[in-house]
Amino acid sequence: MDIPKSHPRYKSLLNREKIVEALDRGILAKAGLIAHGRGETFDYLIGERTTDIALRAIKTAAAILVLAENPVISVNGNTVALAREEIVKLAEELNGKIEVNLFYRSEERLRKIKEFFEENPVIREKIKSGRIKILGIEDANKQIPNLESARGRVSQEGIYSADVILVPLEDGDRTEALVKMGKKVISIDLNPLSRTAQQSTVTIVDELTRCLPLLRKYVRDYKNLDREELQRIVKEFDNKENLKNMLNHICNRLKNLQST
Ligand code: PTJ
Repeated sequence: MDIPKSHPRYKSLLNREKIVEALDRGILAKAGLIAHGRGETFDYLIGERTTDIALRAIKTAAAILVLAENPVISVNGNTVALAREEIVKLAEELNGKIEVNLFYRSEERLRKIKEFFEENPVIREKIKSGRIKILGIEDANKQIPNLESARGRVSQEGIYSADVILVPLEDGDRTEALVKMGKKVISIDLNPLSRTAQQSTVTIVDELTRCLPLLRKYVRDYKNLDREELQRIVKEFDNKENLKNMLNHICNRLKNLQST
């Protein structure tokens, strides 16, 4: 579909197109359509912008990622559909590790997601040169303890040995299991009430494609800060407070809209 750039909902329509295309190509789980719609609803309530509250979470996440010894970016069908290039750029600022981890896991979807990364010539070159690693496809031979879903199958080099995991939009049970393993989990989820949001070390309540460039910018900037300064940023952040602030933001926004 040819969406005119002048359309007031251009970005949102473009993302919808990407999601639908990914479904047609067998990259997206059918339930990924529902997940996307739920995300859009929360984004309406939030005001379709990165709030100052989310920005603080983004900065904290960036500090944690720079301090990490072995960070991994976990991706599912929706994330790849919406943000393939941006995920690769962020991984390059870190140690290059991306792991495909699916709830609706099938060999066919894994293969199609791998092909989707590789069909971009720039990304293919980065994979070939070893600057980017796409894990979790042939090497998912470890099991996250106490997690029965297909998400429990992970790579030793990736999620299993990682100290910090970035999980853009997912369903809740894995986050809890990863935190129990002593890992730090940074999630990106427009729903501040979701189990993932509630269980994470840091929850960025913002739209994925809007916040990833910001996260990358702060990762780059924070590489110039010393460890004490980064640790201070992390220490001053409280995720419970963060989520409470987001709910207050939504309540106040609705009250203001209702009274105008
Ligand atoms: O690809 P798979 O097989 O791993 O399956 C992936 C989905 C997304 C289908 C699966 O993890 C799932 O069912 O997730 P949920 O429980 O629907 O949770 C997805 C969360 O992401 C919801 O809380 C949405 O509000 C949120 N969300 C959706 N789109 C975005 C988003 N958050 C940020 N940015 C978005 N674009």
